[in-house]
Amino acid sequence: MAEAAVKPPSLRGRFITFEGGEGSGKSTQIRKLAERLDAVKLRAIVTREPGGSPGAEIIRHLVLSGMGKLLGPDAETLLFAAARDDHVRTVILPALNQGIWVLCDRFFDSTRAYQGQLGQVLPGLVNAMQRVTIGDLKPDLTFILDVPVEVGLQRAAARRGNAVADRFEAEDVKFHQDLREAYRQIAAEDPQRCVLIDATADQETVADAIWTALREHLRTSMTTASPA
Ligand code: T5A
Repeated sequence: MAEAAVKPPSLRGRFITFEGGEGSGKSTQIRKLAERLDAVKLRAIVTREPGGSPGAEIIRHLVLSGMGKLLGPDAETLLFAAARDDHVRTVILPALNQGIWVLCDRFFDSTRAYQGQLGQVLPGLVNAMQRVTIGDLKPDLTFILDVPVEVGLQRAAARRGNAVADRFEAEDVKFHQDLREAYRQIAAEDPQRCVLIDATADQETVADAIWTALREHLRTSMTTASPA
């Protein structure tokens, strides 16, 4: 459980997550956003899930190797949750509470999409794991990178080269189509937090769209924030 209290958003760094299907460009865009924040002198760390802390990286190795799949969907969900718990407690919360921005490559929407919608893990378990691992901590803003399935899989395959596809990249095309729909649904259900980004364009165009959306989010959140 995330023991450290979460400071109110006005007193902590911003928490921004990147979500989307395989090869949608999350890692590329998170690096670009970190560079832009650095250029305007905002301190930010880049991290990822599963992983991001020494304990969680061990679990990452386990789940991406396919070992978690052998245990069944519920147990695999518990592995992602255990990794998230460690990551939130040891990396994300301490940074946010020091006023540092956290840019995270995947977070709980990945569990909702991959394990909840596609793995058919019951909402009760997904919700309970969310409560236990992140408590009141929600991303301030989530970019959901949207690309046609074939584009994402081609990009992932080109980057992978001769290496073997990991646990989820190896799923069939129908899985990835359903995944794209699951993410679009998440974006539609939480429009205050989620921004769906068309990530088919070139990298700089996508980075500009993300930067514009971030500035708009900051402008809106400042005008709607209640006085302390
Ligand atoms: N998972 C994770 C769960 O099931 N439940 C959970 O709770 C969590 C947290 C993690 C896996 O774990 C699952 C989901 C995932 O399957 P991972 O290795 O971290 O796996 O991989 P992914 O998060 O899927 O990320 P990828 O590395 O596959 O893709 P990215 O980060 O979206 O894409 P990126 O930036 O590496 O780009 C891929 C290639 O495309 C190029 C890049 O240069 C790169 O070569 N590219 C572009 N090319 C053309 N135009 C653009 N706009 C481009 N943007 C990037």
